[in-house]
Amino acid sequence: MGLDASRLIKAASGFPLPPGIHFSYGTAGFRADGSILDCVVFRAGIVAALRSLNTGSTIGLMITASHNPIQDNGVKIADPNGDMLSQEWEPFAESLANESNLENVVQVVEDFMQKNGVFKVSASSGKVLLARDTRPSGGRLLDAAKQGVEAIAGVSAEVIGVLTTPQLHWMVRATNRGVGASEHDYYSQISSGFKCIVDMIPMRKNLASPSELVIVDGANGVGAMKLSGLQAIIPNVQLNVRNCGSEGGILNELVGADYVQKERKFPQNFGHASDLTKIQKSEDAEGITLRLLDGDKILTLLAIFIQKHLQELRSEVHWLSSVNFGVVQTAYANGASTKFLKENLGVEVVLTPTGVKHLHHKAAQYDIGIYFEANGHGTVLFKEEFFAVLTKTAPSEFRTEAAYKAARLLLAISDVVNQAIGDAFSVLFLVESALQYMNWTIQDWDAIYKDLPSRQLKVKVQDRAVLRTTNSETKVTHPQGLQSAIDMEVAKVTCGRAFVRPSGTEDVVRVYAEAATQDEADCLARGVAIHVHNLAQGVGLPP
Ligand code: 16G
Repeated sequence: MGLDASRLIKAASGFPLPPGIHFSYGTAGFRADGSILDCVVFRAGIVAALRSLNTGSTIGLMITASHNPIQDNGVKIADPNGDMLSQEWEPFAESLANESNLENVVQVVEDFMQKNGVFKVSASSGKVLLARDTRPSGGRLLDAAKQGVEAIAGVSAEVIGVLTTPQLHWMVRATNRGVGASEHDYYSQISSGFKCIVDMIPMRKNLASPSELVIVDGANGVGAMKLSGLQAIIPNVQLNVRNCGSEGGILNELVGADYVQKERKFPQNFGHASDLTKIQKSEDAEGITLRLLDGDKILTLLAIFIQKHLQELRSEVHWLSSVNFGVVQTAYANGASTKFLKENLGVEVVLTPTGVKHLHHKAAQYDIGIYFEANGHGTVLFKEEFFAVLTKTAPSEFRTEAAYKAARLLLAISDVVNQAIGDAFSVLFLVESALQYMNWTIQDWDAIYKDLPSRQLKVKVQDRAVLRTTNSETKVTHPQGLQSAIDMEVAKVTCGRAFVRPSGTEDVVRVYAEAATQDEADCLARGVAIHVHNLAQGVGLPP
């Protein structure tokens, strides 16, 4: 079957490319002001449809700009396993998105199809699941994406509506695995895995004791709305969701994980002394300070939790002795976390460039791989073969009760976790179950290691593409002279480390610095930012 060129041109003519803008497929898909994205989203629909034909599987397309401001929007594509679109397809997505001539749009598509053998797949096998977050431009853009999908003959578009991004990724994975893939199935899986872990807690405290209270920042977005689906069916946890968007709060404005992590401030409606009394820690009721337990701390907690059970299995079940376990971080990981993981836990730690797609790919190479970015994106992956062995092994084949229990626990963890992609809901309940299981307080968790002071800055430059990096973004190769300038700044402080990289979601260069004291980290970040400004054509005044 060939491409129906006239159908494609007719549909594409309804979505002209805005002049003078280059859209790049950044860290996580296309992102820009929602008002200029119709054409890009329509064309991303075409890409998703072709990907579906090419893989013979269901594909996902999500309209979201995650932590960006409310006026922004974006589009990303989920592959058959629920992970991000294969990086090999990104250049095609980008050239299609920027093609200004309609005839050439057909040409770009035809050339790509020919090269990738999309034609070989049966014409009616394509399906794309589409969803969006709560942004005002979402409905219009979802419709543009649907039309893009339907511009390719043989592919159907199923609009699911409003979902969190991880929910859509989960559904794509579940659909392709042939298991229950509804929103209800998603909630049930997390809840039953959580319940299973909680039921195995050694020497459980009084069963009738009140649940743990967890206060959640909904960031005035889709998460707040969807969390209610879990609230009703999760045992042992009482959720108090704030910033639900219902009281005039604006998405990601002074709220949300990115705001808290980058600004080191409480989100709106948090940080009141009354919260401390609610969680029975009334000691320092007035001077409430922010303690951030970020992605690195989550990673470390989960690594401790999982390693404990894995060791039990490895030592008792000989055919599991070679199971490998590794963790993946980025250069943003606080040096203290990496040191703890390597030296105290003895775990293999690998660094990748920023962006879930890089970390996920690496973590998938282990039997159990955990990846987290400091900003909180992350999850745990269980290799299919390892998972199958755990599922199929009869209880009698485990030499000890402890080993059998460890296997059941790992299986329960694999239920709570979203193996398609990092998911705040599943991570929340995974962390909660680990803390309850190990009988740890948040303070115990925080005390695993002490973060090295760090500072992040942004530098506006004329073209962030002039910055090129290597070694998982730890070194910069262009512009020339920048790396030696950074090295010089690092040498001025104690335990210094610094790197720069072009953002994939914003038009800026990001600077990260850490050192033995906060003053030194601040100083180092500033010093490096000035070099970036000078050597990479900074815009406006130096930082
Ligand atoms: C996106 C990425 C995240 C990355 C961040 C970096 C996904 C799902 N999300 O949010 O992994 O850390 O971008 O942003 O891939 P930056 O390139 O602007 O620093």
